[in-house]
Parts: sequence; C-alpha cells; structure tokens
Amino acid sequence: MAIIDGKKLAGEIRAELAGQVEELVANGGNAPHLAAVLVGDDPASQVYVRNKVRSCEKAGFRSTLIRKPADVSEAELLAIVDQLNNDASVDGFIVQLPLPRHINEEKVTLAIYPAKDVDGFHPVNFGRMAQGLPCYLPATPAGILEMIRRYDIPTEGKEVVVIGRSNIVGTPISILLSRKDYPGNATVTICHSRTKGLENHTRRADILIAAIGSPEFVKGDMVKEGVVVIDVGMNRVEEPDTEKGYRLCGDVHFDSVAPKASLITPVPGGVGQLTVVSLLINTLKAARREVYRT
Ligand code: BQF
Repeated sequence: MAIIDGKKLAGEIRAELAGQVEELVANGGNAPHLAAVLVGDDPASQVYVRNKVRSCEKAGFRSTLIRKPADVSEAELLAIVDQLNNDASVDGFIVQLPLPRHINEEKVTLAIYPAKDVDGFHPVNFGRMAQGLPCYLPATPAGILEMIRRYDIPTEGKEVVVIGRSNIVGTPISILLSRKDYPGNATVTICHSRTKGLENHTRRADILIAAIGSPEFVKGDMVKEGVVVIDVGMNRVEEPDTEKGYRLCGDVHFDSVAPKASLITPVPGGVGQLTVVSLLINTLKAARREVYRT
C-alpha cells in the first residue's frame, strides 16, 4: 500500500506555476489575479478561502478577497459579481459555496461570465467539459485527474466506481473518466443514495472515488485487494479532547481500507490540496486567455 502525497504534489505544481508566472511577467504580462467572494462566517468556508489566498501567494498570483456579512442581499451579491465580471484587472473569480439560504446559488453562478468562472461551475463550462471542448474544469475533478496523471495510474479499460453524483464532483469526474483520453477510457459506474447493493458495485472497482459527504462511509469489506482509492470527503467530526475540538476525516475508513489498497489518498493532505492548485491552474489559463479568446 502506498499513500498519495497530495501536499507534496501540490507543492511541486505550485512551484511550476510560479515559474510560469515569472515567465508571463518577464514577457510584459501581469501576474494572474484571482478574486474570491466570501459571504458569512462559516468556519470551513473561511479555511478554504484562506487556503486559496495563501496558495496564490506561494505561486506569485495576485488575489483579492471580498468579504460580506451573512445577511448580504442577493441583489448586492449579484452587483459584486457584475463588478468583477467587468473588472479588467481580475482574470477570474469565485463565489465561495455554500451561500446563505436566502441567496439563490444557481442565480449567482449563472451571473458569472463563463470566461471568468475559474471554478468551472457555470453551465457553459460544464457543457463544454461534457463535450470535451476547452473549458475551466471544476477544481476537484481537475485535481483528481492531475493526481492520476502524476502517479501514472492506468485508467484505460478500468472499472471506475464513483460514489456521489453532485454537480461539482461525482457527475463531472464520471464524465471525465469515461472520455476518450488519458486519464479516461474507463468504464464508469455512478452510485448514490438510491443504489441497491452498493458493495456489489464498489467491490468490482479498480479505482474507487468516494464523494459522498459521509464520514468514513467506505469500509474495508467494500473494496477489493489492489484498489486505487480516491477520497474526496472533507468531514468535520467532533473530537472534544483536541485543540480545535474536531478532526477532519474523509468518506473512507482509512484504517480498514488502506491495507487492501495499492494506492490511497489521505484526508487531510490528499485531494483537497490538488483542488486548490487546480483553481490556480484555471486562473493562469484565464490570465493567458487560453480558454476564451476575448
Ligand atoms: C487538505 C470544499 C466541501 C465543500 C466545499 C487542502 C482544502 C481542503 C483540504 C481546501 C473544499 C475542500 C474546498 C486540504 C477547498 C478542498 O490538506 O486536506 C485544501 O481548501 N478545499 C472548497 O473551497 O469548498 C468546499 C469541500
């Protein structure tokens, strides 16, 4: 069994990005500029946005954080989106999800210009992704692909089982891994809360991707010997006797699954690291106008 080192991979990719930023600037361009809008004070969202800002700093990107209180109106948030859409100094931006209940996430996502949608959540980017056209890939699926590439994990003809069908992870990674490409050419099964006999699917997986949102859901007896396990889960579990009062765990019960796996991602220090780096990759593409010419 080997553990995929997301932190090390992310560091290597950030160093490569820093080199590309230097080159861009040496050729008279500006450093890529990412803006992030954070609404409210959800502790997890604050951590994620801080990770993104820090990651920008490490790679030589510019970043701008716009914070608004939880009771910001939908109209005001849409006005901020509009302003960022039209700010030529901002290459790409994100609105950190989830948003408070009184704000329609779909409406906000639709308001972002696809050319600045470096999260890849706009339906135009999703549609382009599904058709294999140039697009901003959603960060977590992009991070998983990058992990598969850098660890030279074979995918052609493999049985991939994805648990979870969200718009930002399960559905796009399923589409991406069934494409005629590398990574891709896999036979993909999507499982979800209504799947019958889940273990009968997961036990057939050569590559198992868990994106459920349920702490330590996948147990050792649900996987076969030699499986590659990609754990997308990011769950906070209360742990009163710790400094923070919680611990992070994935959707995979690491201790029972790892002994059977050929490769496995840890939580923390796994996929999450690559998610953040993928956002920077998209922002560099935005700065270079690689995906949308105008
Ligand atoms: C790590 C996210 C669920 C819902 C919304 C590194 C991150 C997390 C973990 C991070 C995530 C998860 C992000 C680690 C961004 C990934 O070392 O294990 C980085 O910052 N993430 C998000 O923005 O929104 C989410 C998970």
